[in-house]
Amino acid sequence: MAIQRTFSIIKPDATKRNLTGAINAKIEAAGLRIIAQKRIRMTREQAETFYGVHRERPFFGELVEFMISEPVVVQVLEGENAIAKYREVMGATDPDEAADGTIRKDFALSKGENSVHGSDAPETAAEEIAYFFAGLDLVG
Ligand code: RTP
Ligand code: MG
Repeated sequence: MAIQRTFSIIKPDATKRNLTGAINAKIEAAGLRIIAQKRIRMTREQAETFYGVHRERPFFGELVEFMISEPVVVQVLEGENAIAKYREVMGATDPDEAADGTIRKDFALSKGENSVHGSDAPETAAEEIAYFFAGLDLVG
């Protein structure tokens, strides 16, 4: 498996509780390198566009309000098999179903306020990275 890049968000429930460092420690312990990172306040438009695939879902409005409620930390992670590896480190969407030691098991509050986002495929990873970072921001 080649070196890949994936896009990560440390979500408002986690930034609010000052968990950025604790989450980054789990990311780095898994062998993923944080090659770009910034703390931003997402605009409503960015949140709606970012989660556009979920526009028709019943939780969409709540999800957008949540994502703009506090600052988030957006990141690009690089490493061997980074997309699947980060999904593993994150754990299942619902923390009650997440494996021991995962970010969501240890930190998530609920299925909605679940501390982190990670891309689900190479195409979405490339799109999501390009949406939040310029090429020159990525220092591999
Ligand atoms: P993400 O996209 O944030 O990495 O999470 P995921 O792939 O594990 O889950 P996905 O199905 O893509 O859902 C995106 C985000 O929407 C919120 N959600 N809330 N209340 C609910 O039933 C519900 N379901 C999903 C979560 O914040 C989830 O991460
Ligand atoms: Mg998803």
